[in-house]
Amino acid sequence: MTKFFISCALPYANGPCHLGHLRSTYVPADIFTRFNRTIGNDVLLVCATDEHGTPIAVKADDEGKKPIEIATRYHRKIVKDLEICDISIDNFSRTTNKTHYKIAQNFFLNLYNKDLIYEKEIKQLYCDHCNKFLPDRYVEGICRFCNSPGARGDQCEVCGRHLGVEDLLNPKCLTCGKTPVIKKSTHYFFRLSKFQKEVEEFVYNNPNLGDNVRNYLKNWLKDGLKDWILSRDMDWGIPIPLKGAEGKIIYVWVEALIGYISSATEWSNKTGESWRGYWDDTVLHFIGKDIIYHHGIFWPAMLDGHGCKNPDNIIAGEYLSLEGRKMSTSQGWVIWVKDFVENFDSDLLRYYLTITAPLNKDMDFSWDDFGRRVNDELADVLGNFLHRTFTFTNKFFDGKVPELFDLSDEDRKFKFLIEKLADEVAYSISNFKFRDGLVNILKIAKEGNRYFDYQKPWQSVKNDYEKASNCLNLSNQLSKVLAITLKPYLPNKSADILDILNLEDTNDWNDWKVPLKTGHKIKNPKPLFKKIDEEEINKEKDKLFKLEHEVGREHDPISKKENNKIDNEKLDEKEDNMMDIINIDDFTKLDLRIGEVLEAEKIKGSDKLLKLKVDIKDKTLQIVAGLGLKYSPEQLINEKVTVLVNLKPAKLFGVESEGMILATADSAEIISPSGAEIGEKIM
Ligand code: B3M
Ligand code: ZN
Repeated sequence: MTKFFISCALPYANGPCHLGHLRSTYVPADIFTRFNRTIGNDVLLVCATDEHGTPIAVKADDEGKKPIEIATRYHRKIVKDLEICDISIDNFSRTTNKTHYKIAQNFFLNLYNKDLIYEKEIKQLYCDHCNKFLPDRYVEGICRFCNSPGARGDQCEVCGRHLGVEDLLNPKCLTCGKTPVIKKSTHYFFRLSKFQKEVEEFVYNNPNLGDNVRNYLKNWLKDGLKDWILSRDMDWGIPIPLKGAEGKIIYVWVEALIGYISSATEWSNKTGESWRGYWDDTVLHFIGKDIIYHHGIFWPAMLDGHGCKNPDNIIAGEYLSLEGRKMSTSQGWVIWVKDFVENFDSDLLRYYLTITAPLNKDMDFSWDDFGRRVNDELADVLGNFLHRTFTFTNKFFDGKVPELFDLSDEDRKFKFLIEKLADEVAYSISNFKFRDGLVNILKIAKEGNRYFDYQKPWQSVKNDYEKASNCLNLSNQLSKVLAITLKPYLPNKSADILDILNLEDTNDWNDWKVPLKTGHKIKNPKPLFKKIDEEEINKEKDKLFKLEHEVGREHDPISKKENNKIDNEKLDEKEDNMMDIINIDDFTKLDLRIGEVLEAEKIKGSDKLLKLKVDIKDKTLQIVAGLGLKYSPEQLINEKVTVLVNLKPAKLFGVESEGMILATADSAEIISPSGAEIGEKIM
């Protein structure tokens, strides 16, 4: 028996789960975990929400809330998202709980006492206006390397480089918009450079590591490891437990990794069982590919320094795109788990996210393809095989598994396939080839249909009873093996199949070997996989494209331009279809007013976007509008405009926008009712 310590990357508590989270990390980790539990291995699966860091602090500032309130809100949502998708986590913790603070601080102190952490004074950006240092996402500017605007204090998202204080040109405090100054501050550095050998050892001499992981890591190791800054000047985070370190916290990435151990410790405290036996045996981290660096370089070095065993493997899921385009939560180009499962069974999602591409390859989510796979594969192949087996058994054999007589060649071949299936799936899952296992299951179900067609039990039951009996016996046997092998993938559907087979929901993989006895009574089937009709899929597509229109339309012209995969035809088609008939209630939901532009300025990095201050009589709104190609800021000042004032606020290019200026779609002419009064409502 193996004991597995398995972790899923800790999701940031600054948003709910979307399909990308599930695909890269949670579904694969759960398949592996469920499978191993059924073969008798002992798995401890831990996770937590990652609740510190500047994204959450900035979001809290934006909303006028405390960071902990934001974190709690999303912690709850994430818990629900993972539960509804049946991710079988043993302990789901939070990095804001006390146990974690203590463990992270002790870890830090241990490294410090071993002289693996040292202090050094460095230059940092400081906002005189806000009276604070501006780490990471508190500051924005232009990347010195690739000239992209919107680069953050820690990293440029366009070229991916880490940015030092002097690499960020024209920096602006994200809170107040003022230009920060450079100030000195003492920080804590981890002697990562000392661990080059150890990390190389971890990367080169670990046969388990997948090629995608090893290749990334090799690339980074080439340049030689540099010491790593472990502290930040801010108050949202875990305080550095040293004298003289007041106002400094442990960098979120350092403690997030330790979060795996804290979550396990919390589990131990709750259950009275020790987690150490799991760690000493086999440690696996399931992550997304964007965080291979942290898990493959920082983490092994930290663990070495601490005197702790390294992980045995890191399984990194590659990216999920959406309808051929990179996902973007800020542009509304995203599908949230919660929205998905409102209309579709979570097992269908688990199926689609697994079958569409191997984990070590990027995959695209497309609604059409989702509908097609559910209909052609789950309904027509798997569902059809099970359904005809069960209905036929009920109709012609009184719902009892019929006898097995002498086997024909066809029977024998079929039986052979049935007997191979579980081992093949087990092999695939054990080797993280989740897709292969599922493909195999589908293949056999297809074979099942072929066999059924060939044996024609509906005829043979009349003139060759033994043939029909064999066919239905073996088909029921396969149904059972399918239910068991599907268990790690589609836990609910597996339970449904077992229920129709009138079997207890088993947790033992080896049960596949126990054949259904002749005469075993099964239940009346209910349809297992309903087809999805085109209309449902179109509705989802509409929702997605509409959202993207609302949130993303004017908002990020640059990334749109960049994205050569953008499907203009689809957008045009969508625009046409938007000729929906609405009723008057729909219209009156729009609060349209006359406003006057008080101030206008260009937004750095965008030709098209202007930041406007618009007076609507009872207040002034800040609006980001895509009018820059048509009007200069000066031209708009004192212009009357029509404003949608009750639009949900959104951030565009890092700038808050509280409404929308009405303008024509292509020529961007503003709708300017020059004779109307400021503040007047449009009916
Ligand atoms: N929260 C980043 C991410 O979600 C980070 C993972 C921490 S794992 C220790 O991609
Ligand atoms: Zn400021």
